[in-house]
Amino acid sequence: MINFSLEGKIAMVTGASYGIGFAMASALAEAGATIVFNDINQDLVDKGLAAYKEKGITAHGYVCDVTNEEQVYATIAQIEKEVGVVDILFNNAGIIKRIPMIEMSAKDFRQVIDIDLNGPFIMAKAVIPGMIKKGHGKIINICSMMSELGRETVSAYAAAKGGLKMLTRNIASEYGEYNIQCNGIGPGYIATPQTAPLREKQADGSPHPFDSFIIAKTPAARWGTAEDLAGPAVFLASEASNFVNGHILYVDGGILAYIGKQP
Ligand code: NAP
Ligand code: GCO
Repeated sequence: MINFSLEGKIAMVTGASYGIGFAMASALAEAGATIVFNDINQDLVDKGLAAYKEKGITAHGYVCDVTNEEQVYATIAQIEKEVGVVDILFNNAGIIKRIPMIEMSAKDFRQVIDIDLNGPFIMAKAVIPGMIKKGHGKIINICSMMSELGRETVSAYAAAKGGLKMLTRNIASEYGEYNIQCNGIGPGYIATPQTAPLREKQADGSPHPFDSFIIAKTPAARWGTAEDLAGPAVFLASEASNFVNGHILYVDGGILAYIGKQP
């Protein structure tokens, strides 16, 4: 019998008070996992705990900035004491800054790289020793269309997400022998707070040009929803994917396969 169950597993999802992280964590809980999540302040953690409770999920929330190595190690130690050793890690926390590259400060560039690439490195480094001791582990990094494609104003984000694709492949290479699988999920354009500015209606009530652009570039002719990522998340977190390693699973409605609808 194919095992999609996550019963008895502890899944940590970073930045999961809302958005894609929250939807994936909810799906993992539905499959039986115990949910642990972090966010960068107590207000967000409390917001997340209330949202999980509303769905009947008893989650464990921690304030932790994924870029702060000391905070991450202390939080993982606290989780191991209070909940247990992490079996599944979703590196979901991330930001984007949309600024033309030559106008972007090095500080802004570094902040995106720090959260979107250094953060997943630090989180993975902190949980892998426990996974090795347990004899199994799953690490899923949330990549992007920008792991494969560029576009104007997202140079830092694309550099980070391209690097995250290769970090995924390297963790898969280095720790596969310990029965740890590291894969990525590459969402297409998903309707969350992060992409809200790209979907805002124009003053005259017409669609945002970028909204129309994405519809034309997506065979599914729609934006994705965070819930579209639920099934792929459970698959990559479960034993059903134990021989999938170093793979980026694009959940994009077909964007990467499509030249785009003729205007
Ligand atoms: P979102 O709505 O902006 O949520 C991101 C979450 O990460 C927020 O809770 C955020 O907290 C948290 N976070 C930010 N910096 C953090 C840090 N240093 N430490 C811990 N948590 C931190 O984004 P989303 O749309 O759900 O995206 C989630 C992931 O999917 C991101 O990695 C994003 O790059 C990726 N992605 C999104 C799309 C899309 O179309 N939406 C597509 C492909 C990939 P704050 O609210 O305080 O910032
Ligand atoms: C953008 C969007 C994208 C999405 C996502 C696509 O400004 O182009 O924010 O980057 O967030 O990463 O996969």
